[in-house]
Amino acid sequence: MNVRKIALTVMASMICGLTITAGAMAAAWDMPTPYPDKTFHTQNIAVFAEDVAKATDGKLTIKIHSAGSLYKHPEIKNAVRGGQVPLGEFFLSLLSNENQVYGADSQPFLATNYDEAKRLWDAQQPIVTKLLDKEGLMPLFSVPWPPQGLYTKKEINTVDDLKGIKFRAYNATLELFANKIGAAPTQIEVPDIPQAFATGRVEAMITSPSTGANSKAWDFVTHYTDIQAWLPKNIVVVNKKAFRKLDKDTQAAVLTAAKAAEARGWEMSKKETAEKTAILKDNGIIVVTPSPELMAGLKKIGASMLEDWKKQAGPEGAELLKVYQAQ
Ligand code: PCA
Repeated sequence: MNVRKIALTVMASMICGLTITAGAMAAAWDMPTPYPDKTFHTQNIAVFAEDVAKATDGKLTIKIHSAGSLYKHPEIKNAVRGGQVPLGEFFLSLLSNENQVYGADSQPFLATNYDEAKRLWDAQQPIVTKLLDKEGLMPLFSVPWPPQGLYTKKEINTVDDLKGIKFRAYNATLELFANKIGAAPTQIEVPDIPQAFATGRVEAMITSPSTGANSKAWDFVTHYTDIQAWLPKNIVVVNKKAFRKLDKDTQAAVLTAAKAAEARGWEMSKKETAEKTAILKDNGIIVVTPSPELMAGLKKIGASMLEDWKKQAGPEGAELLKVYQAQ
């Protein structure tokens, strides 16, 4: 090989190398979520994915796998942690078995409207960020569900009316609440709600007007009692190693889109509350303002649960409540 040929070969392999590097920098991310496509959270993350693709000229694309189709809900956080997927969405308070701070937004009657939910998130966010950081995770955004109400097959006027009812739960706190009410809880994921009612595994639930309407609750219950018990949140987290592999511009695009998704998600959630409650009504569900007796009974249980939560949540929980209550 003459010198010229060698030089050409070297140049060709360099160009080839460059192309491979540029190619490798385009990433396609899989994103699992437990919730179905028509959920407003899922619609919100679909816009987030579009925003990222647009801002990066397709250098980073995010494919959403909804309704627990890629990973089941309880596995999503660990799938992101282990790097099987770079990011994912799940119900924040599912992590309360790791640290009670994660479960603050599911404590009955601690924060019951959007202003309080926002203040609670402001107090929770720095602690949640620190805890997730230790696991190599970074929160991107968090969005609340509308206030949680009570779905039943009969009128409920007091806590006693709930005794013995088979109750659908979605986390440990709701399971505890159901037990304290005297109901019998079973954990059921959102996509399985209609089937669980149809087969008689459950006969009542506490969830948002969104999940009630999307599950066609009128097929299996008659009453919706608007107890506005808490506003639990979803969170979207990214694996920090995967995030660091992105170039700086792409990282910035993800963070900008995440910020927009959080703001948009909170607005979507607020709009959902009235819209989906109207859909429940239009489909024949009796929407009830709770009796003072029922609210007093439920709040009493909530207050005792908060006392227990404080004991388990330690100094981080105390700090959270201090910041929340000082605002
Ligand atoms: N829907 C989800 C979480 C809270 C809500 O409103 C569910 O029912 O599991």
